[in-house]
Amino acid sequence: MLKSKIFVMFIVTLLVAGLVLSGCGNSSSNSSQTPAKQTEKKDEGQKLVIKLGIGSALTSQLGEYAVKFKEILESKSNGQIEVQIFPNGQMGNDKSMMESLQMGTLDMTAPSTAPIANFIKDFLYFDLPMLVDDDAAAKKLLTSDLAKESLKKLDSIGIVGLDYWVNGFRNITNSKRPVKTAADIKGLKIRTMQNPIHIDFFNALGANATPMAFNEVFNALEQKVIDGQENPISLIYTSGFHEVNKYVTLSRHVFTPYVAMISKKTWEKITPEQQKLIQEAATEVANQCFDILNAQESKFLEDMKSKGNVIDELSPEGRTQLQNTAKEIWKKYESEIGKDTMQKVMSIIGKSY
Ligand code: TK8
Repeated sequence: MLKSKIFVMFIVTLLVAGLVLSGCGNSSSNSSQTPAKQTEKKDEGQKLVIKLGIGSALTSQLGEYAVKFKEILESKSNGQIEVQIFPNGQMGNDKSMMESLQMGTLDMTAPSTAPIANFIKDFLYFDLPMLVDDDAAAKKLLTSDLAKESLKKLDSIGIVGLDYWVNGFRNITNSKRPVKTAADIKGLKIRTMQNPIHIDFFNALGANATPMAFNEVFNALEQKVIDGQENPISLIYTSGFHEVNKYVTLSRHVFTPYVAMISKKTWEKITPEQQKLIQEAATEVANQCFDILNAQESKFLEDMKSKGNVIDELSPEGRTQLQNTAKEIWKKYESEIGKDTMQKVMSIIGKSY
C-alpha cells in the first residue's frame, strides 16, 4: 500500500517537473528580452541578432509593431535573424537611441519624427499642427515621394530609414479641467515633445509648454510638475497617463509618425539578402499599422471611460481656434521648412494655406 502510494507520488512529481520544464521553455522562447539560449548560439554561428529599442511599452502600438516586425523577420529568415526588443526606454529615449544607432551600439529604433527634426530639419513638416485630418490624408503623406526622400536624408547622419510606422493622432490630457476651447488650455503646464513646432503651438495657445523626453512624463505628471501632456490614446493608456490625468480631449491636433530605422554601421555589416529581409519586414509592418493602432485605440478608450476618465471633444469654436493658431505656426515655419516643401505637403493632403 505504502509502496504504491510512493510510486504514485513519484509519477506525479515527474509529470509536474515535466510541465514546469516545458512551460519554462515556452516562456523563454516567447520573451523578447531573454538572451538567446547559449547552446543554440553555439550551433548557429551565422545567426544575426538585431537589437531593437523602443521608448514605450510592449503593449503600446509601437510595442505591437515591434513584435510583428520580430515575428515576420524571424520567420522570413528561417530563424537566421533574431530580433531582441528592448521596450520602455530601457535603451534610452528617442534622441539617445538615435545617437546609439549612429555609434553602432544599438541596431534599430523607431522614434517619432518630432525628435528626429533636431537631427535633420527636413522632418519638421510632419509635425505641423492641424495639418492631417484623417487616416486617408495620413496615408497619402506617409507613402508620398516627399516622405521617401526624407527617409533617405537620414543617411547623412549614419542611419538608414526603413519606413514610416504610425504613432497616431495626438490628444491632450490634463489633471485640472475639461479642455474644449483654447481658453481651457490657457495656463496649463503641458509637456510637449522636444520639437520647436510643438513648443510654439502650445505656447501660442496660452499653455506653458514644457518639453521633455517621453520616459520622464509619467513621473512629472504624478508629481504634478506638469498638468498635462499630449499623445495618441495608445500611448496615454499603455503609459498610465490616464491614471494621473482625469481629463482627456480628443483634439487630434497633430498626427505624428514613427520612423523605423537601423544603424548604418549594422546595415553595412550585413548581407544584401539580410538587408532585403529587414526592409521587407519593416514595410509589411508599415502596411498593418493603422489596423493595429485603431483596434487598440477603441479598446483602450472604452476602458478609460469605464475607469472614470472624462473624455471630451473640442467644441466647434475650440477647433476653429486651434486651426487658426496652427495656421500662424505654418506661416512661421514656412521659410525653415521651405516654401517648395510646404506646397508639396499641401498638395499631397489636398489643402491650401
Ligand atoms: C516614444 C516616443 C513617443 C512620443 C512622445 O519613444 O515622445 O510623446 O509620442 O511615442 O516617441
